[in-house]
Amino acid sequence: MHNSIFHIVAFAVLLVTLASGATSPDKQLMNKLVDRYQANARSRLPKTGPCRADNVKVRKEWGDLSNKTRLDYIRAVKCLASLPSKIGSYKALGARSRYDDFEAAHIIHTPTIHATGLFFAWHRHIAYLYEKALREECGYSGYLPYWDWARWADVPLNTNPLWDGSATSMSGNGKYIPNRNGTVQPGPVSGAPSLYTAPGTGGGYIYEGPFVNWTLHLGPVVNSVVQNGQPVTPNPRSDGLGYNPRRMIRDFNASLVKEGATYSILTDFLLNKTTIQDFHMPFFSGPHLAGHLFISGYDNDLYTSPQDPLFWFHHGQVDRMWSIWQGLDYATREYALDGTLTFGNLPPSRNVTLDDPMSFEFSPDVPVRRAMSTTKEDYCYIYA
Ligand SMILES: *[C@@H]1O[C@H](CO)[C@@H](O)[C@H](O)[C@H]1NC(C)=O
Ligand SMILES: *[C@@H]1O[C@H](CO)[C@@H](O)[C@H](O)[C@H]1NC(C)=O
Ligand SMILES: *[C@@H]1O[C@H](CO)[C@@H](O)[C@H](O)[C@H]1NC(C)=O
Ligand SMILES: *[C@@H]1O[C@H](CO)[C@@H](O)[C@H](O)[C@H]1NC(C)=O
Ligand SMILES: *[C@@H]1O[C@H](CO)[C@@H](O)[C@H](O)[C@H]1NC(C)=O
Ligand SMILES: *[C@@H]1O[C@H](CO)[C@@H](O)[C@H](O)[C@H]1NC(C)=O
Ligand SMILES: [Cu+2]
Repeated sequence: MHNSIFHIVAFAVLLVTLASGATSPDKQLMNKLVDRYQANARSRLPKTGPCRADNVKVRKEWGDLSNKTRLDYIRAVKCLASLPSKIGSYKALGARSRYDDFEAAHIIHTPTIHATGLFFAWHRHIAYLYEKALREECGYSGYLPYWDWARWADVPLNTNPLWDGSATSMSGNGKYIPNRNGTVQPGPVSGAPSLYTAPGTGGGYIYEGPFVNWTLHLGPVVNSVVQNGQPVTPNPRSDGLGYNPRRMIRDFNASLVKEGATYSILTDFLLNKTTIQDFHMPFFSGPHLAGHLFISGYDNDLYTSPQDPLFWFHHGQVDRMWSIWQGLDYATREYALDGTLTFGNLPPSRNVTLDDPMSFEFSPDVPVRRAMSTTKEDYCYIYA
């Protein structure tokens, strides 16, 4: 009797603890690392100059933004999609909007900015340009929000306010289409492995929330045919830069993040991968790839992934993980580079250097060095 009451009480305590989101040891460790990174980042900011401790911008998780900021962000993304393209039709014939410019630059440079020494730096700079465009061209008053993969890995999909389908979300999953097969993306260069993605829990067009009428213009580049799936019209050009208006498909698959981007995996990257050679490629093909394929393996390829506004949340988190990793030991990690000029070093090429230029097509080239620190030169931000 005594014993069983004790068990019932213990069980109830356990349930309450779980329900209140008690912090797991892995999450506690992550919180500690984030605190250490922030302290390191702030303590070295100068007292004078353009970027100081009293004006450094803080990029936050979507779940920690107010509804007011979320609505302002959603409005600004739609605004970017309503402004005319600047990239020039000789570079991207199918680009119609300022939003398309970012995707076009990504499509054009895909083989040289993935699995190369430019990966982290190029994506940091284009995310900065995107944040700047939202603020300066569309009046957004906040900063780039990110998606903390692990924070939402173990809760039901529809509890993440980023894609719960409500008016304050980035719209939800695609409509579920059963009995499809998966997709196979050939590698972007000869000799690179192809990538299989199993069908997820959507597969059709998104159908709720503010982006239901979001129109894609470019791509696909990789044209997967999916048995019984939503047909996707091929792009009129083989480079995917022709005009191909269509609606947006999502195919969420929570297992990918649950298996590939948990706090346990991420803290291991931050603490145990102490050189950029240990960190870069496993991170690229691990947590980074998992987040992309979570969104969709279908009509969302290596080239065209920025067409879905969720891309910027995912790459915000990629940049955040790199920033935290750098911030845990600036002396050895801040300017560390790994990788050559060619995808997976195919064909073999030389190592990328800090002086190599990166191209953005609609915005001036910048050297890699320029994108290594988030608080120097034009940048002035840290991550919450
Ligand atoms: C934010 O908006 C969502 C619907 O989009 C609503 O469910 C939620 O209650 C709102 N939160 C606050 C704090 O008002
Ligand atoms: C999700 O991804 C996993 C791992 O690739 C795969 O086994 C599974 O079939 C996919 N789909 C669903 C609905 O879980
Ligand atoms: C999407 O477009 C349809 C048809 O024009 C319209 O009725 C609907 O209100 C639009 N939805 C949103 C969220 O803009
Ligand atoms: C999926 O379906 C397409 C079209 O029928 C086919 O070409 C492809 O081989 C199938 N893939 C798998 C893995 O079954
Ligand atoms: C680091 O690696 C060691 C040895 O493999 C492992 O025991 C430890 O859990 C790892 N640390 C983290 C934070 O994952
Ligand atoms: C290129 O970088 C790799 C590690 O990232 C290093 O092992 C190699 O020595 C470098 N090659 C040259 C020529 O510097
Ligand atoms: Cu990319």
